[in-house]
Amino acid sequence: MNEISKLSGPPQQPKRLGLFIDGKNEQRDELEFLPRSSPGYGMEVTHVALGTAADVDKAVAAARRVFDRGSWSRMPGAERARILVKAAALIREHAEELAYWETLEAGKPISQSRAEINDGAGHYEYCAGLAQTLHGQTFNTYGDDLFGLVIREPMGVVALINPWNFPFIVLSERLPYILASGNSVVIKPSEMTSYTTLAMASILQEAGLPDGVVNVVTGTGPVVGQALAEHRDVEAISFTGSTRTGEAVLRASTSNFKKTSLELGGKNPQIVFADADLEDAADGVAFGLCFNAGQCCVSGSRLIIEKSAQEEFVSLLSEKLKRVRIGDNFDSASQMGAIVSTQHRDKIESYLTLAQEEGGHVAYGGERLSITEGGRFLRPALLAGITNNMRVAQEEIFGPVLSVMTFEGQDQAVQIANDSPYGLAASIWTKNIDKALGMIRRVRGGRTWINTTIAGGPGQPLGGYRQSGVGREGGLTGVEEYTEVKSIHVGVGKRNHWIS
Ligand code: TXE
Repeated sequence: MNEISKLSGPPQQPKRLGLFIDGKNEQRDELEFLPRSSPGYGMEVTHVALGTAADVDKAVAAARRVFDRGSWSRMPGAERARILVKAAALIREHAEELAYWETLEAGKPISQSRAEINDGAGHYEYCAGLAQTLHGQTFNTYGDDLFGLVIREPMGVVALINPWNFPFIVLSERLPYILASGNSVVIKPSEMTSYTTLAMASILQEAGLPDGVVNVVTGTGPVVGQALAEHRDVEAISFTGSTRTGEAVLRASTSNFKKTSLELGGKNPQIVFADADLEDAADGVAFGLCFNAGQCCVSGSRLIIEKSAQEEFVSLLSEKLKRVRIGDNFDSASQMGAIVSTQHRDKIESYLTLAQEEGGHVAYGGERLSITEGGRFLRPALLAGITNNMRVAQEEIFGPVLSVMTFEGQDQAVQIANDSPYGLAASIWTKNIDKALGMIRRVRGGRTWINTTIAGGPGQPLGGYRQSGVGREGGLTGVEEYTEVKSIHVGVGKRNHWIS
């Protein structure tokens, strides 16, 4: 973490990234490397080491050793907190460098990367508090001769498998929570976006985290991810990614009945009533669609608009979309960046064709934009003539594509919103508080908003209903998720003998 060059454009040479195991950066000769080309510029920016199942074994063994030694797992919470606070300060100190590489590998506009790095630091500060306040229960209600305590303990070795869409913030919404109670971790970032995870491991080491507590094994899902999910010496696993891969991880994790936390896909409704502030709602819906170029698990990808306001709202929304600044990722005025890979862009475009085959049409946008040489940019798209039974309304597209549908009455809005295999997020727009609260109670989603979208802080848990996942990350729940609960029963005084 000592190199900050001219952080204004892509690097001259791709950077070679090794594994991080037991506090050491491994660059051994026989490692193979996978090139990563930048979504915003097309050129290779990093070469990522392809870890093996043997590397996973080595990392898990290191994590286990330090856990058993107790240098982190039994460290007083206040000392753990100091290290987490120091890590947050170092994140802020290296923010520009982290944001630079996040933008290069993930294709985000630099302003968004900066905000994510800053928010990431906030999670470490928040978890420093939780490391000191995590507590249990006592039972003083059993009479004079029995007393009860419930304590929380770290679980042991946790595996963390992360996606490419928010490499640093998804890491920050999990890693400090896993660390706060004293666990050790082996992380597998997405093979497309490994830089900031490796940088974070170095930052934590510099902050004073004992070697072996955080290990990073980069590489592919079927090799490294699968080995972690199957590993019999890993107690818990956190996976964020597609529902299909989540299912594979869940199956593999039964090797030793790991505790699993899965954050998976979404097809999230934006329900807009005619009595909303329609200008605010149009801005919010545009933001929810275009943020991270729609490659966001909580992206608002289904607009469910009250019929009487449809015409006015779609016109307001189209006007907003025309003004979204899609641009060079290193232009600090850019609001929307590039699509993560050519393969993913093809997948998004295939849904535009599918919408037409299903009887809908593209009412706005969807075309490729030539912004930088080699960059993969798409204009956000509105799909009209859509009904909720179509595949474009049911499947996660994971791009800036909005399926527009109408409703009449609250019951129909709820029915359409909940008619989905997913249940990750939902937003309601109305100025009527009874309607807002009534609706939010009825929609099935783990992360919901009233008159805003994709906003929040570290205190509130994240996760989904149905096929959107299992368990919750973040907040106090996010720390508790990675603890074992132990009941302790204490006999007080002379025992009343069973055999006299
Ligand atoms: O995800 P994968 P992909 C959705 C989105 C996107 C689709 C595919 O719809 O279009 O998933 O993206 C690792 N065992 N989301 O293919 O495969 C993989 O290396 C263990 C939603 O990139 O789920 C990466 O580190 N791990 C989402 C991670 O899993 C395996 C975020 C996620 O990759 C593995 C990203 C295996 N067998 C995509 N195979 C969200 N919820 O935010 C792969 N991996």
